[in-house]
Amino acid sequence: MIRKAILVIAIVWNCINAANVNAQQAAATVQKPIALQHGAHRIGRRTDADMEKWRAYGLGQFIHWGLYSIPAGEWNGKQYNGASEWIKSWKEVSATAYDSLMYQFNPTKFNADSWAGTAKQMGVKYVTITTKHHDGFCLWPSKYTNFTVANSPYKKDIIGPLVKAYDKQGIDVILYFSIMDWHNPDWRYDIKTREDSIAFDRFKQFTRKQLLELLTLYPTAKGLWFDGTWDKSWVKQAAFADSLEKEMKAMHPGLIIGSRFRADEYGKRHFDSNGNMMGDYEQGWERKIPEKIEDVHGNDWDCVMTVPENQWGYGRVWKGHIKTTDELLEMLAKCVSLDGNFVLNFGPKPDGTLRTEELDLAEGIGAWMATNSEAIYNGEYAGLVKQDWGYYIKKTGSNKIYMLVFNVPVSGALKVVMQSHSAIGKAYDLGNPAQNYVPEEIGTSAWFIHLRQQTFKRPFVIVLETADNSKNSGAQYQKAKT
Ligand code: K80
Repeated sequence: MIRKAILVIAIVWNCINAANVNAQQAAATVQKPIALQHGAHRIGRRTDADMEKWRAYGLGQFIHWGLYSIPAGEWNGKQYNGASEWIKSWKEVSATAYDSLMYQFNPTKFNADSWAGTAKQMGVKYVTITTKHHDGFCLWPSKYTNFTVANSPYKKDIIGPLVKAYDKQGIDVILYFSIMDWHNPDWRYDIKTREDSIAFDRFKQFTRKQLLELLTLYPTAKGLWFDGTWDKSWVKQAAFADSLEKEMKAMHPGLIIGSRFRADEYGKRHFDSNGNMMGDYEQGWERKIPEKIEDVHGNDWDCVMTVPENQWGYGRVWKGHIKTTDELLEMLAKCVSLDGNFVLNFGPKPDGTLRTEELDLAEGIGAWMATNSEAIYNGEYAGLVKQDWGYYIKKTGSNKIYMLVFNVPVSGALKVVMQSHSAIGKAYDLGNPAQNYVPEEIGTSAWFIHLRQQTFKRPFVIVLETADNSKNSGAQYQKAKT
């Protein structure tokens, strides 16, 4: 009888809480949305197969390669303080001297299959490759400029072989493209005069032709990753960018484009004037990771991360803190636990090989993934309160919740608080399913998993198979009166 009464109270209490949340949401959106011509195309997540696949990737690779890998952060013996791919913007570097690097671009050791093999071994499911960075140099033989690989001593296309090699490994390819182009004389930062406007109109047509060219040459690419879209000149092109996005998507059904491509007609970027995301996933998580699920507003997102503090292209000297394999794995776990993907950057050397530090990280991550990738692919937010030992990741559409453990408490007891309707059915090591745990119930929906040892060398994963607990009201645990 008492049990039943408590159950009823619990249900009523839950309903009141749910109603509160709904009321808050209603209050937040009570303002009438304004009519927008070039705002979000959709409210809420995409649900098609291409986007479902993107959502399940978990781990990705970024590649920044271009002429900047040749100076590698140094010019006339001086070290550039910024990211190496920005060296052209340094006062020490003349535009013509930089652009002449094209005549030195000759990556004789470049082997697309070798890069894709490294990525495969690392466990990545998608790769984003720079086709053209801010310097304007094209890694494909674009018909619309002479500033391409075709006119370098190397002569050959870089993008085609990469797309083919990654496709062969079952790794999806996304093409990075910088709208800002320091080489094209028609590029403007803002449009103030009639001349600017005429030049920028030419630039827009050039941009459109290059993008359609990329989609035509590399039709298996799954998406486009835009950068260099923040200047006023481009932000003022809401109508053009919107129609171009529609054109690219019509030409390439399923194409995935992030929130960094276009602004609405009021100049709002990423989120339109009504607060709705423009694009298929949030592209604002660059070198930063959300802290909690509320920070991602129910959107798809990925985090792109450098190994040193801020260095995308190859830099001969890596300054500051260099992230370790385990730090990167923790970032990966955190991203997936908050419904995102984690994308690690690589900056290949001018000869076409990957630097040893990056190869070592790829190998370390891959070795961990070989045992634990089941916890990463197809993973999502588990809806549980985060505990200090690490991160929960739920396998979409299953009753499995993974505990990715990074910090072992001195007690050796990992606390797990489940949702009220579920209990721990089974608990075992992902790397060794025979090693199972008998969780100790310590309170309403709460358990301790007692580890057998406390000296772990690497992060590890415990699998929880959840079981129905709806019959257990938790009434045996009395709440304190205060
Ligand atoms: C551009 C501008 C700033 C301020 C910071 C980074 C960037 C570019 N976006 C990254 C993904 C790299 O391509 C970097 O050069």
